[in-house]
Amino acid sequence: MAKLDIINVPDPLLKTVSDPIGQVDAAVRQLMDDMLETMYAAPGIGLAAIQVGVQKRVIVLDIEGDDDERKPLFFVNPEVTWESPEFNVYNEGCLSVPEHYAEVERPAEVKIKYLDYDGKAQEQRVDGLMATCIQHEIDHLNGVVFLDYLSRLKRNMIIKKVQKADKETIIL
Ligand code: GNR
Ligand code: NI
Repeated sequence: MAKLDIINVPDPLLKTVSDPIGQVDAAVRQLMDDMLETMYAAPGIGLAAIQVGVQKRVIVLDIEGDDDERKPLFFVNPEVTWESPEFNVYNEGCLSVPEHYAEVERPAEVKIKYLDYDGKAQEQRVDGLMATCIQHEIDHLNGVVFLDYLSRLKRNMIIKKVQKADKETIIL
């Protein structure tokens, strides 16, 4: 396993649409293992491949956030097939937007279709934090970050702050 580097806004890669996986082979599983290690180290509860610079439709998730009881979840080519008419507001963060949070409204429940770690097709209905997180991650695969739901003023302010903080840490 290897820990990978996470890219931050305004890296143009974060605005690109990721490519579907043809088949879940050893290389894809290696990527998922490395992404999981990177996510746990950050620490975060989800990670999309594009956040480590890989333009592929792969997501890892562990919303339990418990160090001794890990429940990793893997999603390849995930698609939302149904959204509930009810919405939820969650104070979201993103590993590519370190130390900034904002309330985002999303469907409270979704049905998702995806391939699992073994390449097996799965369909699942999720709610709560899991629904918020999986939608946040699928957004990444489509070049969208949670800042895109905010006003242009707020978004630009946060991007400038992240950029400034990153410039300062390169010197240290
Ligand atoms: O670690 C993360 N926490 C989080 C909190 C609320 C809503 C979404 C998330 S996902 C984020 C990790 C990340 O940036 N995934 O893309
Ligand atoms: Ni994110």
